[in-house]
Amino acid sequence: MNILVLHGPNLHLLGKRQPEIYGHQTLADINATLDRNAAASPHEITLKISQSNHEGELVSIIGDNIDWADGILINPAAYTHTSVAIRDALSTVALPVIEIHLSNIYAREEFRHHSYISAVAVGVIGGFGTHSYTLALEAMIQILQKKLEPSV
Ligand code: CA2
Repeated sequence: MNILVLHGPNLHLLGKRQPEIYGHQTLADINATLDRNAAASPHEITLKISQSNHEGELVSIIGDNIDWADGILINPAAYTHTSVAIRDALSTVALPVIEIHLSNIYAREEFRHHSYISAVAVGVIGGFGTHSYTLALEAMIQILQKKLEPSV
C-alpha cells in the first residue's frame, strides 16, 4: 500500500510556535510516528511524506502521485478553508482521501468551520492533536484492505 501524506502551510512550525494550540510535538515527530506505525503494521506500507507552504506545490504533488498512491492523508491546514485547487486535485485523482486536523476546527473561529476538502474526503479526523494522524493512518489501512467501508 502506497500512502501519500501531505502537510499544508505552516505545519513545519509545529512544536516551535503556539504550543498552547498545536502542542509540543514537531512535524518530524509526527512523521517519525507515522513511519514507525507503518513499519509495525503487518501490511506492507510505503509512506511518501511532504510538507509545503505553497498551494500550487501541493496540487502538483497530488497530481504527480496519481499513479503511485493508493490513498492520501492530508492536513491542508489553512488551505482547508480556502482552496478549490486542492479540492479539485484530490477529486481528480479519485483515491481515498482522509482529511486530518490537529485541532477541532468546529470549536474554533467560525471561518474554520467550512472545509473545501471534506466533500471529497472519505472522512475527516480532527481534534486529537498529533494522534489524529495515527488514527487516520489506521483508518486508511483498513479502507485499503476493504475492512472499513466508508459510509456517506
Ligand atoms: O488543526 C489543524 O490541523 C489545522 O489544519 C491547522 C491549521 C489551521 O489553519 C486549520 O484551521 C486547522 C494551521 C496550521 C498552522 O500550524 C502552526 C503550527 C505552529 C505554529 C503556528 C502555526
